[in-house]
Amino acid sequence: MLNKKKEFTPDALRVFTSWFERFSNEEGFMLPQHCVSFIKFTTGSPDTVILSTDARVGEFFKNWDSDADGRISLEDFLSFYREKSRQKPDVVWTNLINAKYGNDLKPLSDAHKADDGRVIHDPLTQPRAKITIRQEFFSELIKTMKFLPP
Ligand SMILES: [Ca+2]
Repeated sequence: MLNKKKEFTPDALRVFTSWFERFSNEEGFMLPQHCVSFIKFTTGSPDTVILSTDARVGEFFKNWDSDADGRISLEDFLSFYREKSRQKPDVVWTNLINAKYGNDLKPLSDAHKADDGRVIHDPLTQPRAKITIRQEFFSELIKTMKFLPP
């Protein structure tokens, strides 16, 4: 998952970014209710009842919400997986297995993936992701809009 410089490989970055896209709101933040869905997904137990007051949710926000505003950003989320990949790779692999990913970091069932319209195949190519990640893209977009005919 990490290269020699302890940075994500492109496949790992793609997977974890797609998870964040899936478990975040339209403004690009993970809130406690998204964190609940994320825990169900990475523990492979979609039907378990988990409340947003669950200790795991609290711990996650306590440790990874870098500016403590109650919202996890993509950067926070990637920091979490970067540190876990360094310190507890077995836990990250268990997450991946529970979420039905193979050793190649690809979803095990492409048929299932095709059925699920919510899955974004490469979120980094989505305009929404680019705008969310990079402030300068957003500024460019606003500038461009000013020059469009009404
Ligand atoms: Ca935050």
